Amino acid sequence: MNELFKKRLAAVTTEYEQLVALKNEPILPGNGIFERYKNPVLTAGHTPVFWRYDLSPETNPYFMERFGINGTFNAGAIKWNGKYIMAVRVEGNDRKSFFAIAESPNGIDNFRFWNYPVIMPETDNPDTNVYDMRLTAHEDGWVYGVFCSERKDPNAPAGDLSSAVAAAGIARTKDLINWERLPDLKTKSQQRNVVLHPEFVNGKYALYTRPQDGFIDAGSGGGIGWALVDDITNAEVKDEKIINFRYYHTIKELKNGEGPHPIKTSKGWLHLAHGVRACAAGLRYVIYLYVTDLKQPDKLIAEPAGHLMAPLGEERVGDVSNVLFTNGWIADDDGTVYLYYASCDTRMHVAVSSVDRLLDYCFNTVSDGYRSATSVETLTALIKKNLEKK
Ligand code: M1P
Repeated sequence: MNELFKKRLAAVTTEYEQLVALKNEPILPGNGIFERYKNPVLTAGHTPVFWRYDLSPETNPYFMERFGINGTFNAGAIKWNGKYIMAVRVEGNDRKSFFAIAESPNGIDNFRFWNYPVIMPETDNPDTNVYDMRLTAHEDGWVYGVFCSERKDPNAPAGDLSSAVAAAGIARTKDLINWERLPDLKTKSQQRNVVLHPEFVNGKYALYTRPQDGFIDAGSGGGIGWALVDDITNAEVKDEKIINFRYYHTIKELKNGEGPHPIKTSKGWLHLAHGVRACAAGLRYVIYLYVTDLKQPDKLIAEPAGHLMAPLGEERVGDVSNVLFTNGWIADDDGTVYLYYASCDTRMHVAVSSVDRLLDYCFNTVSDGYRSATSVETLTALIKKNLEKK
């Protein structure tokens, strides 16, 4: 083994081990609603050394990267055999995304990738790119992964190498290792951010959808949709209605999309979603919460104004700047909620809260009045209440 190889192997391995072993800590005092954690929980540097390097001095004498990883983001999440699991969107330097499972003993640090990425079977019409998997342990006994399947637009004019079509890919597993690919969701429009509800509703599978006119533009798609599906092995959206609308001059004016599947609570289904608006700097993606009725998960019962989380500090910078996106959270039996979110299509973070705190936030934060004057009314009422108490 040559000296250079030996030295670089040792340095790169030490750097990796130090990174994955780093203890995380909450940033205090926070806002009382949740605590952000200091270190990203997954970065490109968390991918195993044996993914990125050929470990043979004969075929890699300079110990150089042979498979570059560009980012680890937009992860689905699930508690599995007592471990905190993320199904991560890993993006190579070649711009292709794939899924890989990372696990942690405590949900806040020490995430390590399993040895192999997910081998996701293709359909007869192979996906060019797959990403943003939502995991749902359904009451039918399967764990489903619903994700975006992207293909080149077959109707794009010659020379247009950018137009694409987004559809919802569906797969299921019993062990997170072996995946059965089902036919893609059949819908009239393009779809991204499709999520499977964990329970049957009226005996049917229920999906949160996000109808969109084009690959990027939601256009006439009014927001987060809802559809009941008879057969998940041949899923087709026949009727779709909007349950969480986009609205002028809000954080979700341009687009929104369901995050992970909602958490069932005594006061209703607690939903996490992303909202998008346009500004001079481009698109700004933030995260928000809303609640729907326990018996009627398609009926909105609470929605605080504005965002729960927006990009802060280093979270603002990355491949696609000014973006927070979420498709994974875990609610423990004691009510602790681990909210996994990605910044700028680059890395994963965690914020910790509880079901009680998030419900308190949802039911006791005034909803959007849609005008500056209504915001001032809300603020004035709070100031008056506080000052008159003194
Ligand atoms: O680049 C930001 C996000 O853009 C898309 O979000 P939406 O579906 O709302 O358009 C997705 O491609 C997502 O992966 C990405 O993080």
